[in-house]
Amino acid sequence: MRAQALLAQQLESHLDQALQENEFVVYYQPKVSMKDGSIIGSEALIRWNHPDKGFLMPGVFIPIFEKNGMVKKVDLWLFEEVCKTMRTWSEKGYPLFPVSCNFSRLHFQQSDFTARICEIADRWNVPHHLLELEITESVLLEESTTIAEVFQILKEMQFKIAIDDFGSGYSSLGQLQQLTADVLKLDRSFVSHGVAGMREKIVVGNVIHMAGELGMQVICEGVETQAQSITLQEIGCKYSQGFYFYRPMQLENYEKLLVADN
Ligand code: G
Ligand code: MN
Repeated sequence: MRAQALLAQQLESHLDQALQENEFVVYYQPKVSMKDGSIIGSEALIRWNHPDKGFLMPGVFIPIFEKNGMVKKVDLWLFEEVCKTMRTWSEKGYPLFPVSCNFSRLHFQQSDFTARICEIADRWNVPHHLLELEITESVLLEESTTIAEVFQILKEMQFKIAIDDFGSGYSSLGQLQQLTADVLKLDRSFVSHGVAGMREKIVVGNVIHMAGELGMQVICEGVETQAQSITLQEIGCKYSQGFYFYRPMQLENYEKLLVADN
């Protein structure tokens, strides 16, 4: 516990400098249409090239920054990096596919959140419909009118909203009635267990179907094998994000794919 507290303190005190000196790196993991493997977009994922601690995965530092609210700075940094990058894609004439970014639920307590997102996107001249905000399913549990209002404002601004890690344990489809999202990302664990037996297939298949009826695009996360990909397609899922197709990759590699694929 002491080691964890020490790490937290070291990372926190170094964060501002790290942001200024661009120690963070954005990786892109393609999302694909399972039928032919073609790219439909990507998720931007953060990594930290820490001068003393090496290459850190978000699982190491995001939970620490969630505790003290600093995660909001990190999320906004990543969002702006993505906007800058999309600007260069449009200048270079690359095909423009949507990119999603993760946002902590803590942003929903900030009254200027939607205005800031809008300001950043507009500063880099990125069409809002190409930007997708991923928010974990646990927001569905909060009895908050604020979240519904923020979703509504984002929707009016034409941003896309994805419910991330759906099925990881907290919410049920019933809760989706209240919040309208554009995309439902089925959690990795749900995907791996869900294709095991007949009963699991019925449950996952119905979730996919219902989400579709509610007007959401369903993306299965964590597809790692061809067998999973085939089964998921059989039960009605069209899109996925997972190691079987692509791992998260550096920008230059994602750009090569964008150009090659089209
Ligand atoms: O919570 P969220 O869905 O945003 O997390 C995305 C994380 O999932 C990334 O860190 C990414 O590396 C990881 N990931 C993506 N695809 C797979 C996969 O097929 N298997 C596993 N185990 N992890 C994956
Ligand atoms: Mn995500």
